[in-house]
Order: sequence, then C-alpha cells, then structure tokens
Amino acid sequence: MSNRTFTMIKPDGVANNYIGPILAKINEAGFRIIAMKYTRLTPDQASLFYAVHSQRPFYNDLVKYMSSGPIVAVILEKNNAVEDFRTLIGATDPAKAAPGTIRNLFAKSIEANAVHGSDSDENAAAEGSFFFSMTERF
Ligand code: 3AN
Repeated sequence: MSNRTFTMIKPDGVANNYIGPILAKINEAGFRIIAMKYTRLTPDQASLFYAVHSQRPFYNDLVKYMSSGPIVAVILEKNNAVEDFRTLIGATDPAKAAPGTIRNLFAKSIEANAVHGSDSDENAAAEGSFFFSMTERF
C-alpha cells in the first residue's frame, strides 16, 4: 500500500472553472498536495500517457480530448492514497458515480469526466514521474 497517487484535472474540469472546487474536495478528504502543474499535453504526450489504453476503441478520441485544452497535474499524499482517491472520484461514468463524488458533482460524460485517478501504486509512480522530476516534489 502506497501513500501517494496521481491525478489530473482534465480539460473539462479546467474549462468549467472547477480547479478550485475540485482541489477543495481533495483537501477536505485529507489529501496533501506534493506537486502541482498547470499545463497542456501535446497529442504525442497524451498518446504516451494513455499508452495502456492504445487497444481500446476510445483511445484516439481520448488522446484528442486530453490534448484539447489545459489540465492540472497533481501528486497527492494520504494513507491508502490510490484506493481512497478512486473512492473520492467515483465511477468512470459520472451517471454511475456515487452521490458526492467528484465525478458525480463535476463531470458531464464518460470522456469529459473531470479528473483522472491512478488505478495502482505502480501507475501512480509512473504517472507522477511523467509530469514531475524529484526536485519538483515536496
Ligand atoms: P478511469 O479514469 O476511471 O480509471 P479508465 O482508466 O478505464 O477509467 O479510462 C481512462 C479514461 O478513458 C477515462 N477517464 C475516460 O476519460 C476514458 N474512457 C474510459 N472509458 C471510456 C468509454 N467507454 N468511452 C469514452 N471514453 C472512455
């Protein structure tokens, strides 16, 4: 069990002015921000980040969507971070996300679903390293 996870506020979350409300929910749930960056992915970077999904039918649309506007990349710390953060964000499809979860509150569709959350300790470490070097972490 690791105490760190990685999240992105996706282009819809940024475009809808939900950076503040989403970060507030994350802090209220007991996560501490270790590193944070407002940036935009190129299509090549989005392809690399989502390479694990390259065989899925929605991959091309996902890459296009994730490079369509700015995002906020964040490394978070809390006991049991990966699992607790997945609970906090809710199901991938916001229509199925539990009441009060971030996707229930802020997401519009299965693609534009407000936030990303790492699904394992290994992916959390890899995804954090994709955006941040050691010297950018606290
Ligand atoms: P999660 O983000 O909940 O871990 P994944 O890893 O299965 O979900 O999917 C990664 C991303 O791909 C999702 N956040 C979502 O933006 C997109 N996605 C997943 N399933 C679909 C789908 N059926 N149609 C369109 N986009 C999808």
